[in-house]
Amino acid sequence: MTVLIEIKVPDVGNVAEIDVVEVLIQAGDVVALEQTIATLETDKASMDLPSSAAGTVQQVYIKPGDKVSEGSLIATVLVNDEQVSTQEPVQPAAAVAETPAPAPVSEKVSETVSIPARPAPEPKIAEVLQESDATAAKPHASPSVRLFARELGVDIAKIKNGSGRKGRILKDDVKHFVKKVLTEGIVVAGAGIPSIPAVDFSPFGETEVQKLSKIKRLTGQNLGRVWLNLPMVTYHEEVDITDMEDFRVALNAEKAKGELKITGLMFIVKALVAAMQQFPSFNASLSVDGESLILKKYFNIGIAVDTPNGLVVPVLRNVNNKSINELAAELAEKSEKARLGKLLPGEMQGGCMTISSLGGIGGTAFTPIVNAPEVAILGVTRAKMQPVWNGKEFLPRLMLPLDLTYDHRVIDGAEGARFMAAVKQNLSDIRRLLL
Ligand code: CAO
Repeated sequence: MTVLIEIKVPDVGNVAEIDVVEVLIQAGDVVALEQTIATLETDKASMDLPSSAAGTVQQVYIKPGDKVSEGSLIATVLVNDEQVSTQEPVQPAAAVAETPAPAPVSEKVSETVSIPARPAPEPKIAEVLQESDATAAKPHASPSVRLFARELGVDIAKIKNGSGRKGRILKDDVKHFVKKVLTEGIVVAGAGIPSIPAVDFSPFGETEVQKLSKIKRLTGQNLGRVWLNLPMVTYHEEVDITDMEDFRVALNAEKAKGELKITGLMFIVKALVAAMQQFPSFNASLSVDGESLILKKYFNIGIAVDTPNGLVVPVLRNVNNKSINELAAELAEKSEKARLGKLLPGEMQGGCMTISSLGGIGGTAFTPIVNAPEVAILGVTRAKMQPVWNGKEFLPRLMLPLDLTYDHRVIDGAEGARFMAAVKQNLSDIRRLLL
């Protein structure tokens, strides 16, 4: 014989309205005594409701978002007759007719008894009260979800934007976070690095949530990793490219209509590689243990390309063996492929140094982030005509701003300045590129 036991909301201390946050059982589930069956929340605390009966759930009467109060029916559980005596506190039977029609059951129900769900153990409630009162910025999650996170070694504070009501973190959010860490290797801020607290923007106006593209998310993770790992310095320089520009304009004028034009970037690529040949530590990577330098004997340059989906960096290979026309054609082809999202992974690998050129857009200076494991990156902004003093008079000269960011573990300040002096020399007198 079986007994139908009604599990009701226990006394939680004179609270008129209690929110149902999560329901963890459904009809047909077998529940154990003390197993959490739902999470409830008042304006002060969140609590897990342990089952006061062991048996098979016959029907569940609440769903997330409902409001309940002391005595509200949570679920009915079919319990073996002999077990009932061990499942206190048992209260007088409620009228079966008052309960909604139960789901069909195969076993014969001899009677229905009503039991308030056990209140969550005091320490758990106290713990949550403490958290909600003391630090409003702490993540919102029930004790069972916190326990689940702790068991998996997840710091719940790292989970942003829970999918529950009012951003509450649910068990699924913890699972999703673990999956993300395992599959994407996301950067979890290390010891001592506080995360940026979540802000509710709704009091300030309307907002819209837009998912980041995969490229943006991966770039962001990589940049975050570099920012945390590399001590970076950015050095700024200005180069007189008046003669180079005259030559470039003359070259382009010779080209037939529709023929690919040469931009200044190709000369910068060549000038950079010539300086890397002179300064091998710029064509290197630091070993993982940080104890040696891996010097490269090839000269591949990555070019940051702006695409509708985010930043990608195709690599121009063996730049030292290619002409400016060949490099221009290669970059045109690769940047077009990048914008169409058709670059193959291999076309973005093997770079020795990267150039990030914003010159077509504008700017006077910026601080690009090294594309590790490379040790330096060259930033380019817009060239402009400036009066330059030659000792006797001011002359109008086309000046190009360059920014070199380097990993200070590998490159000293003086070395960085000498390297830029070499790039400057190569660009202001491009005949040097023949040497
Ligand atoms: N000063 C003045 N004019 C410049 C210039 C500079 N430093 N650099 C380019 N220009 C001019 C070009 O000569 C060209 O002029 P015309 O239209 O008269 O021919 C125009 O600006 C557009 O050049 P471009 O950008 O198409 O070509 P590019 O070879 O200079 O650059 C590429 C190619 C792929 C680097 C560029 O298109 C691009 O995507 N840049 C953005 C890179 C980026 O987002 N970096 C940021 C990384 S950090 O977030």
